[in-house]
Amino acid sequence: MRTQVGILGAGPAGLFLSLLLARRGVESVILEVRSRQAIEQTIRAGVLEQGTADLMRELGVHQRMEKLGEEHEGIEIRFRGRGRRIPLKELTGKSVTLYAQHEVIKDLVAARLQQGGEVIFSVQDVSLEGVDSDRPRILFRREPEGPLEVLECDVIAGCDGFHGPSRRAIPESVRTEYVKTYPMGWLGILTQAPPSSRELIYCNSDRGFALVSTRSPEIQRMYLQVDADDDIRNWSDDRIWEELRLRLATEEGWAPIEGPILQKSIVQMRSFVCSPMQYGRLYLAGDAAHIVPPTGAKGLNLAVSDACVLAEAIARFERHGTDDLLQRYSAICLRRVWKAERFSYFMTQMLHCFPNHSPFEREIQLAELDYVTSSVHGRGTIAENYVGLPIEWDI
Ligand code: RFL
Ligand code: PHB
Repeated sequence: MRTQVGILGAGPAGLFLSLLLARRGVESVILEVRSRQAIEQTIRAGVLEQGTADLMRELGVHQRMEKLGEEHEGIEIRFRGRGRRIPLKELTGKSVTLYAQHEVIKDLVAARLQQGGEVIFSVQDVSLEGVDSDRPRILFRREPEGPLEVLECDVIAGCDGFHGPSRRAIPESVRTEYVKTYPMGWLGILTQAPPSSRELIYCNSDRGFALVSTRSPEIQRMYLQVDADDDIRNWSDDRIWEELRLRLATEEGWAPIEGPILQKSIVQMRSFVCSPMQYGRLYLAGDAAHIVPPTGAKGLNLAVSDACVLAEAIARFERHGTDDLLQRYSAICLRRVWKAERFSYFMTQMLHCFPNHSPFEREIQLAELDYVTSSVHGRGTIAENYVGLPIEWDI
């Protein structure tokens, strides 16, 4: 088998990349280890930056997003029992769209298959070969006992998430990995209830962080800071609601609207960057190259901006034989990645309770919250990062 671009992973990075390449007349094949049903059902992110929502429209995959998604023009930051609004639209002219990642995945898979694009699900024994040559190859099986097949390509896009094999195909001597782990996790729930709030609430309290988000008029998403090694079995539904009520309480007696909990799980908090994001003819995109804690809502959006840069660079290479943009791929992406890492780190530090914080550090945190939510410049810096920074192509 031969194609121009072999893409590992049908997450947001891989799927957006294949659609962007197709629009530029470049062919690709996606290999995915999980089934179509599994990738279309995994609950993950929910906030699309303005640029991500605009890209859905440009690619013509926006119909369900316009119907089921919801535009948000502001967010609330709550601390000391009081809410302060960050008016995103007023400050930046841009907004965000609340639309679940697995719905984005459904839209992208359907569009790619409808174009006649090849997406091979449930592959096994995936490995990369010759990434430092001009004939890179991906080896895989379609079935457990099936024959080992070879996909030859000009370029391999490693869009296989944090645990995929692509990153490890870059020799250790070439890559630097930057890691930061946080002493906490997020317990996320889906509940069947009407929205508790018109806008997202990011809440700092003495009992830990809480977040009120939404999925639809009937289904809500909420999160609670928990210990890094906490077990979901320690969290009965009653305990979750009790904790959400206590953390989110305001002077006016605000409380979340409760309903049956449909799903609950704990997510790790980590920052990670692999530099460079490329080696030979292998280019990493999305979580394969970088992870952010979810506090800034940047993970999915970073995967999308990597895909935009990579699609343009590969198209130039395939059409004109010039690899100048491909050579600068990692540098262009990392410029934006590090800014998103900074913002996610800043939001995480500002909003969570840290076990090692002294009373002094707790007061500094509250002063920072007071400052950034009351100064027009503070609100502006949160708003412009939250709605998404532009890609800067000049390096
Ligand atoms: P993905 O979405 O992980 O997709 C990678 C795909 O690659 C497949 N794969 C392979 N395919 C072929 N061969 C192999 N050997 C392979 N190994 C793996 C995987 O099955 C998968 O389908 O990466 P991508 O495209 O880079 O997209 C990144 C985003 O998905 C990610 O940044 C966000 O979802 C992060 N994230 C969240 N971000 C937020 O902004 N808000 C959230 O609330 C939020 N919640 C989450 C999250 C990530 C999570 N996990 C498990 C990583 C919750 C979870 C649980
Ligand atoms: C979500 O709705 O899942 C969500 C929203 C905002 C975040 C993270 C996750 O910062």
